[in-house]
Amino acid sequence: LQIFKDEVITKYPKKVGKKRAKSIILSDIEQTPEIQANVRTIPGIITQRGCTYAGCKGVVLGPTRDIVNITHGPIGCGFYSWLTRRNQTKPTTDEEANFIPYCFSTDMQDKNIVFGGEDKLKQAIREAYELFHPKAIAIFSTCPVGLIGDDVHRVARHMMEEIGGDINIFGFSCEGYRGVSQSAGHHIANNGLFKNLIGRDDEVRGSLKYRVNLLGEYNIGGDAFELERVFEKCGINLVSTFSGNSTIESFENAHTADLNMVMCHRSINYVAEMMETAFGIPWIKVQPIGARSTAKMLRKIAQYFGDQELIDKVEEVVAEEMAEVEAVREKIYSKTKGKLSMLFVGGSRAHHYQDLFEELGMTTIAAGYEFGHRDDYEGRRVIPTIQIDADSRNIEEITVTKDATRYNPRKTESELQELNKELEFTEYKGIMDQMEKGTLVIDDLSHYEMEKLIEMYHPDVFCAGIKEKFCVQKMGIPLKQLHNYDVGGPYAGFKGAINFYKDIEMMVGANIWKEIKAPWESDAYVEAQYAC
Ligand code: CFM
Ligand code: HCA
Repeated sequence: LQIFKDEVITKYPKKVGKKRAKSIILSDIEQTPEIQANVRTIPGIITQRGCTYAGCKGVVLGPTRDIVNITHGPIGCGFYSWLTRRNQTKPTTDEEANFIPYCFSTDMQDKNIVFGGEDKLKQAIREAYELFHPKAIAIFSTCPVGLIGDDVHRVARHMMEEIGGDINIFGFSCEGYRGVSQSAGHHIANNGLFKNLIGRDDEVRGSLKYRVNLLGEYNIGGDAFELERVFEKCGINLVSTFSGNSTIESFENAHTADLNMVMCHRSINYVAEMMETAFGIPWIKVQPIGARSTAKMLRKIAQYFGDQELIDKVEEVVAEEMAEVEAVREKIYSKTKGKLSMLFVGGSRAHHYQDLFEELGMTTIAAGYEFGHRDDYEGRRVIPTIQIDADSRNIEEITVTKDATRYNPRKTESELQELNKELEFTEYKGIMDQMEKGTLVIDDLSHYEMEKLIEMYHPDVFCAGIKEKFCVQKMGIPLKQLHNYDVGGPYAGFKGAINFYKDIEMMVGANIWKEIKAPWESDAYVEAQYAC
């Protein structure tokens, strides 16, 4: 795999090659090498990345069903983030609000760019309120909003006064260009959640026992539904999920839980940290992608609460669910064993899905994030050594202190210390901890590097997103979208693992890919006709 690195680097202009070399790393578990991450993409390179607005609106706030999320900007921004992520939701009654199927946008025109768009935004809020009477309205800034200086926060305050009553209106300065990727948008969204929603409702609903939050789960392809099923079966009380299948009430109530579980570290670690400081809720990293990892998560929860009743129930559920999973896995294993996978996705799935491939006996020979930070690669222990650059400084840091009335340590210091040996509070070891020595870890993979990887190593499956999908398939390699799961899912939890095994078996076992020849491979001239 070193040959890949050398070949790619020498092809680039010298300066570019030097910079890319710092983001293309050969894994070595024993002495985790440093990787360059969360820096600007080099202009001219085709990146997989998206923008800050996408991370804030599309990713973190988008899945909450009863907030009217208004995109202040040109229609394309709202349209692009309109359900393409396949984030699902299920209101508990027919009367409950559900705005997920709608796409709210101010549809900014040239006129608004020249003369300002605040009036149009106010009008959009009025209209949304009159039509839907939502409990909350959120405003998301796109690039032109920042460039012309519209103040979405002032508009939010103004409209709260105008409408009056209980309505909560808040804005996000998540202009697309504000950070180097979606990642800045996550941070901005987390700050907004904390300032505007978390901790506003002290009523303790449901059972007092085993109260947890799941952070960084977005119900893509129904993942949250499967996890909710598993928690319910175990008698674990899921107070809130950030933000798959979520509601405003669940966010406002989240501080009544006793444990935070972080699934996608990249997008939500800020909320976990802030809630620990303000309310005294400890957090652990969990990984419910993969059947064995799901069982591990459940056992961790049981150990945290330390109640024999829960410990026994979890063992019973794991035994029952794993029997079903293993029966399917055993049938499939001989067809997937020894196959090669490559994963280049977002900021956490390139890591999480390696567990599912391991369960299938497959090896991940190259993986990386679009926008992970060094801690997502090397582990959180490197956080103090990460240099803060101008792009990171551009994102608001909010100061959080102990909440005067709600701070309540869930465990004593010595209890935490004892549990820490197994549970590893506030810890994430990153993707490099899992990857075999000598495999490739690449940050912000370029299109050229992707083509080279395929040409040189012919993986049996390549995992990425829609921009890569058809290019890769034209090269004769099946591509699994690990963002929206194509049309599949859920893939989380036990039933999700079964779905994944079956989908991957189909993909790596299909001979069709070897038969595919692009038309230009046999004839360089391709005739085409316009159909009128
Ligand atoms: Fe977290 Fe996500 Fe991901 Fe992400 Fe995303 Fe996503 Fe993703 Mo697409 S929050 S980092 S910004 S797990 S939308 S649900 S699939 S890139 S790997
Ligand atoms: C986003 C959303 C995305 C895009 C996926 C893709 C998603 O980053 O704006 O490129 O296919 O999961 O839908 O990550």
